[in-house]
Amino acid sequence: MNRLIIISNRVSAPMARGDKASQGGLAVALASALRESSGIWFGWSGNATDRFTGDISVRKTEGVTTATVDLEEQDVDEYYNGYANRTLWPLFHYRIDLAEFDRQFGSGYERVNQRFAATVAPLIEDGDLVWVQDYHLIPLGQELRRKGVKNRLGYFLHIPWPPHRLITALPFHRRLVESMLDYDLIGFQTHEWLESFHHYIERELGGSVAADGTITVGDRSTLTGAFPIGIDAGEYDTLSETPDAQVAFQTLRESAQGRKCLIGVDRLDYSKGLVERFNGYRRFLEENPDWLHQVYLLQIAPPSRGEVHTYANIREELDELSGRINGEFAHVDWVPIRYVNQGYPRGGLAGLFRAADVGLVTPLRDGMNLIAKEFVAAQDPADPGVLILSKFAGAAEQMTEALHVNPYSKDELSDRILQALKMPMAERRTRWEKLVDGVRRDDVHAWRKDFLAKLTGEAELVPAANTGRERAPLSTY
Ligand code: GDG
Repeated sequence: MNRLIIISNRVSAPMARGDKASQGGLAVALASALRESSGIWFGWSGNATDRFTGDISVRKTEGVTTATVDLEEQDVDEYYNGYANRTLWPLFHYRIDLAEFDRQFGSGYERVNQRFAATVAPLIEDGDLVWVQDYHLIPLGQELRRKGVKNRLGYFLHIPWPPHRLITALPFHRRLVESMLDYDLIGFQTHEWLESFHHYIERELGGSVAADGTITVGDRSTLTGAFPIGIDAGEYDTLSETPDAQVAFQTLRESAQGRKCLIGVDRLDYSKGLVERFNGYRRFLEENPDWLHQVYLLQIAPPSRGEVHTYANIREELDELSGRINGEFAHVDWVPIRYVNQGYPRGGLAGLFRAADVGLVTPLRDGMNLIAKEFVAAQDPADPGVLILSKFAGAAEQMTEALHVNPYSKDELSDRILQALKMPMAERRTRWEKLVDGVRRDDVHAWRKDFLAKLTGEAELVPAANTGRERAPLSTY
């Protein structure tokens, strides 16, 4: 087995056995691949220093070696808070209105990618497989080639790839995309993002796309494909048995006093559609007065990226909106929205998902969305809840039995909430059984194996139309 080198912005060191429940599925899956191959996970330590030294801190925890490097404060401002989170993140989530185009951000991004390459290159040995993760490190492959790295290089984008016209708004977009041609394999979450990438290659770079996903631009060829990420479904089953899960389940059921619970769990991020969700729920309350007192929305939204002003703005907007809706509808014995700005342990979340009747996963745009899959995995087979899923989440391409919704439409959100609350048990079970089969089959381990098999050339890439994966009809997008 080839040794695996994973490179991502942040590294998630494996936790001691007792703490496993607080670790995400992606970290667990990557850690197990690293353990099996005696690989290394390289990335930023999360610490900022005055001057970049390139000193690597190597640790071995639970059989996994992590190698981290500190970044300069200016790097963190320009590369991480700047280009990654104020330029690429909004633009790739179709929010050109929030994207900031600042020369300093662009040069900071290129500088950090060069620094990452220079620091990690000496750790890469002949035969190693290198797998680069996400939008922070798009040009890293090219920088590694410049350092003489000849290994197989794979890249996976966790967020959407925007339509051709949108990405051309990015200054130097050609430079960014051309840098990707140095990877041997480029993976996207869905066929939709893959198609957008192919359009760019054809229309902007005059390249061609073969049936197996190989793109050719001039004399350079790279394989591309859709690799929908999943959750660690097996681990999720055990999570539901933990004391954290059981306590959370009991607490929610007891405090509900027989009322139906709609649940949303999202990082506090404008792409997750929280303002639109609250407004859709308000429309539901206005249109269905007989449901007042019978239902409530539990929204868990741990703050993220607090250094970026658009995140502070969305937080303020939601504080105000939830207060207004509660002020308008609440009574002494009932509040329509329980809005919680803190994170919960993973087991606790699993218990809350199981106790809820409806999962509201309504991002305006999302690469995949793992909450949708976690909600399904956590349900009681005898009495499963209903998933309402944005048609703009990558997960909608696989999860065709969820109730799909346009998250921008208050009316549709209101209608879907009513439909979910009134759904007969037989329909709930039929939909859930199909959903959970997919979640279990296409889990995070299958995703990792599928990608690495293509990267090593052990598997043929099947033409997108013949993957056998169920796809929603194009008209729903
Ligand atoms: C990016 C893409 C893509 C959330 N709150 C708590 C908590 N979480 C965990 C969830 C889930 C994860 O965080 C969130 O994953 P998402 O997929 O919803 O979203 P992003 O963070 O935006 O991730 C996304 C993903 O990458 C993977 O490729 O699906 O589209 O944007 O696992 O459970 N975990 C804990 N407490 C919380 O309060 N412990």
